[in-house]
Amino acid sequence: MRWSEFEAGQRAREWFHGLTAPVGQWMVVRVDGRSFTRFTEERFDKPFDAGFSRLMVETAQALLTELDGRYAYTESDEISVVLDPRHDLFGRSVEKIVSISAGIASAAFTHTAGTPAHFDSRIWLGASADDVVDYASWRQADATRCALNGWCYWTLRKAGATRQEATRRLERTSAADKNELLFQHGINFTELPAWQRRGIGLWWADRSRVGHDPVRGVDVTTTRRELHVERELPMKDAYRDLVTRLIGEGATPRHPVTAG
Ligand SMILES: Nc1nc2c(ncn2[C@@H]2O[C@H](COP(=O)(O)OP(=O)(O)O)[C@@H](O)[C@H]2O)c(=O)[nH]1
Ligand SMILES: [Mg+2]
Repeated sequence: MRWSEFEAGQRAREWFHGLTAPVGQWMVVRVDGRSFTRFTEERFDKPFDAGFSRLMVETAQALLTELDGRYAYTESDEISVVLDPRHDLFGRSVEKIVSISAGIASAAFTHTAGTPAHFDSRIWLGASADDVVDYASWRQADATRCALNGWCYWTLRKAGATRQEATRRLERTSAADKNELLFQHGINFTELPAWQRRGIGLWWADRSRVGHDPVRGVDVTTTRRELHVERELPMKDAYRDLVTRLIGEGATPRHPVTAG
């Protein structure tokens, strides 16, 4: 067998390498912490820890930057990054996008936390901006559901319930009854920090600043692209409107713009 044939045979066994996301579709890359129930157990406050949230925001920023995303959203141990349909990142190769995004998240989180942690990754596809808005609503509803459940679970545990007792108490309990359970323990769910109930959004925003140019002796306005981290996201229709605006046409110039 000639070397070139052998080589081609080996390449052909890289079976999934040719798999690409369809051109023109919106992609959302979602990474999720691997075994974070155990990872967070000994290290962070329950159900929510501001330090853990900061690590997730740092990780989301790394993903938004490296993947050149339009919008990133984080809740619990997951991060979603919306990619433009014209995005040609890694030739839209599924293997590349999934493995590199998991690598970026794992490296950024580990670097900031100083403890090794791993993320998995997957790609969601949408045909339209409306689909992306539905996706965003879905993840935010998940954030609210998990926050309510997490607060109930840890309130019961802190009141002395075992793992099984707390889990059983919350099975088949409606959202209204969970709110009531918290209320009886002196917690008003609607008054808990918004970032816990609604998640955190990140996007690039143009910021104008007036400075003085000492050489020319004139005031100059500079505009530069800065990361915006929103810990007070709106919800439901107002959140849908925000995401619609953020992923709208022309929302993301690739590089910072400077005007004189
Ligand atoms: N202690 C703590 N745990 C958190 C926090 N945010 C998320 N988690 C936990 O991270 C886990 C995420 O869920 P999931 O991905 O389904 O679990 P995994 O498969 O173990 O990673 C849940 O057990 C959450 O309670 C936090 O701020 N503090
Ligand atoms: Mg996880």
